[in-house]
Amino acid sequence: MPDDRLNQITALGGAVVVLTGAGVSAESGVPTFRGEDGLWRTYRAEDLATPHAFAADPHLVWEWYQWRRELVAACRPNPAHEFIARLEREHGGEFLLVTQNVDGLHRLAGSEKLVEVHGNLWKVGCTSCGRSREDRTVPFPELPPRCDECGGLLRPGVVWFGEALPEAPLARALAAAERCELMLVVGTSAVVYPVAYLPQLARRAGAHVIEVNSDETPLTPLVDESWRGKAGEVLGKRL
Ligand code: BV8
Ligand code: ZN
Repeated sequence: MPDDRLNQITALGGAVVVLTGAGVSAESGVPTFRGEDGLWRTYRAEDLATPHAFAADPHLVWEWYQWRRELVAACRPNPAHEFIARLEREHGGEFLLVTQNVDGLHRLAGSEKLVEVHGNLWKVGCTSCGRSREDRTVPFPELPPRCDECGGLLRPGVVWFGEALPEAPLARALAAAERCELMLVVGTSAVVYPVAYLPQLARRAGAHVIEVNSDETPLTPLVDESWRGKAGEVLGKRL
């Protein structure tokens, strides 16, 4: 096990925050948002992950989510997810995983102390009566799916562009970022706000920030350490 800053801080029980984005699930086969695999038919995620797109064509938006749910249902966690789950288990100090991902793979890998700040693919909410629940039906027999309580139109339980993030998870993430001694940022292009503020907050509060990414990002010049490579390989070596 390499003796480096990450191990020094965790050995001393310093507070740790892990922030992940789509890149941590790339080796599990889940397409990232902005990579070349980010297209679905001729659409970009930003075109479809909006309240406007859903209001204009709920069927089309649900076709995209149906496609993602079917794809993610066949995906398994990779060594990066496993490393993060093990870090949580073995770390004696405060720990929080903040994920922008909606694929549920961190929980599948055993992570428990986590906040899903952009929601979850497996949750649905009713646009009429407001009930929200987990629904793992793959595929839905008809699109768009309807609420079995009131017959209203269901929407995916995710945060769309232009929508506010759920307050409690965001507050937890902000507080943890301001208090941590180490932040590990894995597989995010760090361009989506307000989550992209977290590493800057941590840095300003004196945390040691490590970025794990296969490419440069706008965050790279600001971090203390940049571990270049595929998360599954880079973190898998530390398992
Ligand atoms: C908000 C859920 C305010 C949905 C997502 C103009 C109009 C409207 C809003 C805005 C605007 N300008 C700015 C904004 C704010 C906007 C924003 O930041 N836009 C960006 C694009 C500029 N933010 C919002 O709208 C947020 N809400 O601001 O609300 C408000 C306040 C009060 C009241 C009302 C409103 C909401 C943002 C959340 C949007 N929802 N997802 C769904 O999934 O369907 S965001 C989406 O992007 C995903 O969640 C994703 O997680 C997130 C970030 O992307 P990444 O995870 O970083 O993925 P990406 O593909 O970009 O990058 C992958 C990275 O991995 C790359 O760096 C790559 O190099 C690396 N990688 C690839 N493979 C590997 C790897 N690394 C390691 N190993 C590998 N193998
Ligand atoms: Zn309903």
